[in-house]
Amino acid sequence: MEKKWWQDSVIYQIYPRSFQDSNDDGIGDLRGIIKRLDYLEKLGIDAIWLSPVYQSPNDDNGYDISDYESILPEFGTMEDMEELIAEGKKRNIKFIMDLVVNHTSDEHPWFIEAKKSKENPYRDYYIWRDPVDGKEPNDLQSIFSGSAWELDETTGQYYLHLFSKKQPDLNWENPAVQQEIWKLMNFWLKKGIGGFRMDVIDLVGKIPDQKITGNGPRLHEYLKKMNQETFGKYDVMTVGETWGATPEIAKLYSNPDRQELSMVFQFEHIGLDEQPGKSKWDYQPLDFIKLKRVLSKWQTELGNEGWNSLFWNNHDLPRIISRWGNDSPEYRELSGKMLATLLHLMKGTPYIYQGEEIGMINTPVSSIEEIDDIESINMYQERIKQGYESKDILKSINRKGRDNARRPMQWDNSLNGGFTKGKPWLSLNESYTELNVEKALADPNSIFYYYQQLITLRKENPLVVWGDYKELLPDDPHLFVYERSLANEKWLVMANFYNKSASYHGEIQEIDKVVLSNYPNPQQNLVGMTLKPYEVIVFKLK
Ligand code: TEU
Ligand code: CA
Repeated sequence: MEKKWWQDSVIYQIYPRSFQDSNDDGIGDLRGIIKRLDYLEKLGIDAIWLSPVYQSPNDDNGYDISDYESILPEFGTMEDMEELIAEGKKRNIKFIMDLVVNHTSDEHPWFIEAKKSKENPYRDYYIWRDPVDGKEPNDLQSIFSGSAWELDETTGQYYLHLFSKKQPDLNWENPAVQQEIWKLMNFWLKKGIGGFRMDVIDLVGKIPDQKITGNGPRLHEYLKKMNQETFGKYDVMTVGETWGATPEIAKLYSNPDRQELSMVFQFEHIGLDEQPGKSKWDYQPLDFIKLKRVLSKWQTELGNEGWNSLFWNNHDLPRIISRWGNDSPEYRELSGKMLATLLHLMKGTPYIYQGEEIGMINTPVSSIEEIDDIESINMYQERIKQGYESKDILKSINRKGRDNARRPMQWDNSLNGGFTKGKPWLSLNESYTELNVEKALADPNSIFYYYQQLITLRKENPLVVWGDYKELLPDDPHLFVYERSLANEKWLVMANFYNKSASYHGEIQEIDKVVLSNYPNPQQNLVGMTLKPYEVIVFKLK
């Protein structure tokens, strides 16, 4: 396999609305990002995945695009975007643009035309069906609650929206739609971007009449075509968001021989604290043994026929320290470092979501009025109708709601954490006086410098990028233990996932040295080894 730049890279995700406001209107913006590039350079990342910054009515915070070739004025101008790319280049930081082409906004000119009449030339850009028995064509559900079909009064037909009704699905079977998409992708590629993150790309081959949404029959045909018509000619990376991917499916996307994508985000570990067959809102405690099994399976099954992306967080997920670590002041940093180590020493391309590198945590609310996210609000309304108690729904939202990740970045302990001097579009987590970038940068033991070390380890040790992975003690209920090896070198990663000491009962191997640890002076002999709460140690073995 020919080596690519993105294989030893670390990517940082920015949710621009919440990163840094530069003009005090309460909304993060492109000039705010430019100001913070030195900070990201210091962290050591190679590329930024930028959540959508395009023209949008913001029904789903930019994931509903009304013009792919212009910038939302709240975020800045195209000149600002070009300057951002150029400033990134000076620091060897590339930009991965979010490509949201499963759907557009209902305010996109294509949709405005399409709904004018059945004969409109843009009609077939979207998915229209006649009513059946005066009702929806079938019972397909929107991921944001309710029917996936919305009646258009003017023409008497329904259109498909797998997300909100302001996000009509594009009809990929129409070659004209494909041409439009290749065109907008080439527009961005010409600006010198580093690649694309492809929003819900596994849905674009849908056959709604058969209720097939993910992994439709023509999906890979479309992606091959896209590769040929657009990014295939550039040295860029592409990552597909694929909720339903198994390792076999991931190889279809990311096997270099097939010339589709660089890698995909797989979400198999993300559902392990949900009741089976239910939704993300229906909680059950994490099955730790399964978590180890799933992550280890992904480490070993792709082989040379695909590439992994590694992530705990993104803008849709709760903060990992609150979720699977411990967000008490005592254990916040220790558990954050433990989780970071497990992920960053695996094989694949790691992603850091803004604020993860300083250990940001969830923000519980006590009323639905405090919530901005459309997914949470729609679910709340649906469950109220179904008879759920408000306090129980809020419990689910506090655990899994997307606003947890979307609270503004905590830069310092000044008003609004240095994010804005105006009124922030979404209020901050009150921890910002204690938990912030300024404080992290002043403390050599902070989680920030720990992430910096993890990135450096990847840069300096081919074993981290290319080494084989082997899980040890798969049935241990507290410890996550694995080995990485390359040529004659072998590393052992040992982590205690819980808040009680746990002893090691595995094979005794000889230790050469400690590569990294989250407590000072870790034990250096596997005989009688006991790991403290959330302790993680990386050993180089003899
Ligand atoms: O997410 C896809 C998606 O399915 C999520 O909405 C998911 O169901 C849920 O939020 C998991 O917590 C992508 C984007 O990442 C998300 O922000 C968008 O809302 C969505 O697509 C529609 O574009
Ligand atoms: Ca602003």
